[in-house]
Amino acid sequence: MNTDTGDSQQPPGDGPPPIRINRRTLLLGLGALTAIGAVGYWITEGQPRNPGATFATPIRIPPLLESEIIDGERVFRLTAQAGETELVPGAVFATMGFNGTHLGPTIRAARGERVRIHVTNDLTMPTTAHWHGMILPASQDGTAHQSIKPEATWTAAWQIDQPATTLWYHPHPHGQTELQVSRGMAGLFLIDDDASSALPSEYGVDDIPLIIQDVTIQSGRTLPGTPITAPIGRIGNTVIVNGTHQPRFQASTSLVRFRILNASAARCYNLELATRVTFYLVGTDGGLLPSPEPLTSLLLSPAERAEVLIPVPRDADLVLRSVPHDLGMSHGDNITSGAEDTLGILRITRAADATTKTLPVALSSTALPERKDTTTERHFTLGNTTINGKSMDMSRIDTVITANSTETWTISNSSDRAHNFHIHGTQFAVNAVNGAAPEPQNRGWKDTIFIAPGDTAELIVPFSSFADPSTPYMYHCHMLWHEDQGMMAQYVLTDGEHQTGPLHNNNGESHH
Ligand SMILES: [Cu+2]
Repeated sequence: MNTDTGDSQQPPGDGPPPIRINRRTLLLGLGALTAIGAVGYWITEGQPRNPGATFATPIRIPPLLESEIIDGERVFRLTAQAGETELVPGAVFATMGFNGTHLGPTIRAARGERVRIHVTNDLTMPTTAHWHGMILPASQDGTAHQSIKPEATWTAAWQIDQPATTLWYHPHPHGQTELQVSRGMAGLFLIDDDASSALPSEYGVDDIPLIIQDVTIQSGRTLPGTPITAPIGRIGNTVIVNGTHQPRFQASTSLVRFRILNASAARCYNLELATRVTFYLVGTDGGLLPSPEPLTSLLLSPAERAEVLIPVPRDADLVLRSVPHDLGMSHGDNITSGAEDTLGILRITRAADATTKTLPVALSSTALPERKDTTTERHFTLGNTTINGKSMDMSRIDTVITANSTETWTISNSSDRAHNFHIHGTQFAVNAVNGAAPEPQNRGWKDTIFIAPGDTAELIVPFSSFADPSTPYMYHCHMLWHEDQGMMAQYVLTDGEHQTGPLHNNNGESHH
C-alpha cells in the first residue's frame, strides 16, 4: 500500500469533474488511489503515515498580472475563460480561470493607489469578479448585482485604502459560485504598504502564494453532478496547490513567507508542519499582526487566508500537511466532511546555497476596533442554509447600516452543520468566541470566520464611508454550496438621511 499520496479516502464528490483519465498514466502516477478508496478508512484510523514526504513536482507560481498606468490609475485586464487542464498527471479536468484555463494571475497594488480592472467574460455563462476582503464602494464589489454576461466587459475602479494584506478575487454569480470557483476561478490580490516590506517580499522567491483546492479523481469514470455527501458541501479527494499536484518548493532563503488561501468549496484544512514544527503567523485575512505568533497548527476554512513565516533550516525536508480536526459536527458528519483526513499539502526543501534571513521581531499593524467603539448591536443566527431563517433574495435588503459606523455583530450557529461567515466591504475584529478571547489566528483583521455548530462569535465590524442606499453588499456563509443554496443576505450603507432602494444593478456592458 502506497501511503505517500497526498490524497484522501473520500468517496467521489464533484467539481471539477475529470473529463478524461489516461488509465495507464494514472496508475503509474497515483499508484494506489483506487485501493485507498476501497480500504480508506482503515488508513486514517490505522498506521502513522507522512503524506507529502515524496512530493516532487516544482510548485507553480501564479504569474503577477501586468498593469499599466493610465491617467494616474493602475489598470489591469482580466478575462474569464474555460478550458481543459491536466490538474493531476493523466487526468484532464474541465476548468475555468482568469487569463488562462485554471486559476488567475496575482494582482498586486500598493495602499493609496487607484486601480481600474477591466473584466471580460469569455465563458458561456454569466460571471462576476468579486474582490474578497476589499474595502470599496458596493457598486465595484463584483457581486451578482454586477453581473457580466458572456462576451461583456465590466470595469471596477477604486482607491486602495487598507493595510497590506493578502486578499483574493473570485466570481460571485448567484447560485453558480461553487461551480466557477471550484473549477479554478480564483486569484490572489496582494496589497503592499511600507510596513509589509519588513517581511520577505520577493514574489515567487521568498514570498510564495499557496492556493489550496481539492478536486476529485474518480478512477477512470466521469460523473458530473455527483451528489453531495457531506453536510458542508462537496469534498474532493485530491489536493492541488496553485494547480500543482503533489508540489515541492525548494527554498532559496532560510525563511519563507507563505500566503495561504483556502480556495476550496467546502474542505477545511488544519495545517501543520510535520511533525509539529513551529511556524509563525504574521498576517490574517485583512492585515499583519503586531508580531509573529508562534503556532503549531492553523485551521483555515474556505476563503480564509493566513500569512505565515516558515524557517527552513539547512538540510530541511519539511512537509506542510493538513491533519484531523474537529469541525464540531457529529463524528459521521466530520468524516464525510474530510475532517479526519491527513493530506500532504507541500513539501519544502532548502537549496544548498540558500541565503540567511532572520525572523522579524515586530511588525507594523493597525489597531483593531473595540466593543466600546460600537453603536449598534445585531444578531444573526445560522441555520442549515439560512441566515436568521431567511434565504437569499436579491431584491430584499436585510440590513440597513449607517456609513462610517462600527457595529457589534453576534453570529450564532444554531444548526448542526459547520459554517463560516464572510462580510463584504469590511475587515472586522473578533471580540470573542463563546465568550472567550479568540484563538491567535482570529486575533487580527478578519473578513471570514469559521463558526462550528453551537458556537457564537462576537464581531466588531467597522463600516466604510461609501454610502449607497441602492447597491447592497453581501454577508454569507463561504462554504460555497451553502452560499449557492441561499445562505446569504444583503446590507446597504446609508448616510442616515436617504432611504434605501430601489436596488440598482451595475452590470457589465456588452461589446456590441
Ligand atoms: Cu455554511
